[in-house]
Amino acid sequence: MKPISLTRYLIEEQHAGRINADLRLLIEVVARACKSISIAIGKGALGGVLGDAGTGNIQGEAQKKLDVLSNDILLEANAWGGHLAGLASEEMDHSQPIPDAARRGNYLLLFDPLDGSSNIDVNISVGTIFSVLRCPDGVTTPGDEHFLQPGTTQVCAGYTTYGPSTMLVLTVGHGTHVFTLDREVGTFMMTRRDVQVPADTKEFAVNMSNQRFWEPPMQRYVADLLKGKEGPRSKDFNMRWVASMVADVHRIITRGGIFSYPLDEKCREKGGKLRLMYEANPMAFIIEQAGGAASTGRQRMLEVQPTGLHQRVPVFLGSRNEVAEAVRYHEQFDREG
Ligand code: FDP
Repeated sequence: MKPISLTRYLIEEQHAGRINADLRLLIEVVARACKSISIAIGKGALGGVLGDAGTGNIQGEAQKKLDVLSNDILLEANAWGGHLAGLASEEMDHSQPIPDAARRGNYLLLFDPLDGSSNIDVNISVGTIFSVLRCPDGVTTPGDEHFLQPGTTQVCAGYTTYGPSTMLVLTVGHGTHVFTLDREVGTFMMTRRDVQVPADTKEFAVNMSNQRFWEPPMQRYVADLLKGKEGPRSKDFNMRWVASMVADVHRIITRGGIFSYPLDEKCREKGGKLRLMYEANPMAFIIEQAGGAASTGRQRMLEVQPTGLHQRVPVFLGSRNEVAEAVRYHEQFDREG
């Protein structure tokens, strides 16, 4: 069967009453911006886009030229579309309302323009992550506080991965679907409908160099994974860590696994390493729509009540039985120490 385009998929969703025209056009605009980012990344050193921008973001992280460029591409593409009331990005201190009343819509867009940016200069997959919320009723000029909605209220989430091929993984709350960019035609084509993350897995993803800084339940959980067949889990586990969340999550979308960035002594004060609003929540929505699970280790991710735009959280997501297993270690520790 010939794959259908993203445009056709979105029109079919609109006809089925699952999205409205504004959300359809908003997703098209984001997808178009991602194609531009993909082209810039594809040029690599020849495009003069590699290396540091010489600036820092709100989180005190050094920005790469491509972080700044990707942010600008997404801002420019979405400013005049007429579907948004405001947008927020990892790279900006505060959210931005859409100033022009005539071109203002009812959605809020959050994005991490280029996730995994420490991998840019070494030609390893990076990506864009985004989340769409409704602007609360009666709010015409949204501020940061209007974005602070739990992940359960997301109406759409997606990520792209700029790797050997550029892929877009998308949910509007009715399953998770995978699209591959046909570079010659410039169109995203659906290559997997309704993906399902296997419930069980033998693969985990974590930055093991942080092991000594983890909390005791995480230490015990991973120690038991490493004991393999001879241990309490009675099976051998494999480990993978790309260090680009999009690439690690994409592997899990493709063949299952558990991805974790737990609390550790280095990030405890900040609440975790990964950002709730534009990393953990959109990925949690995508993973849950694919039959997987996502948790902080102590709470379903999508039910966390956000307190800040750039809030950080511990993350466990992927194959649902394995995520439940990791949560069990945390529950047991909180109960018995
Ligand atoms: P990066 O800092 O390179 O943007 O978003 C944070 C993130 O990458 C994730 O994409 C990735 O999973 C993680 O951090 C990598 O963390 P480590 O450097 O600790 O491996």
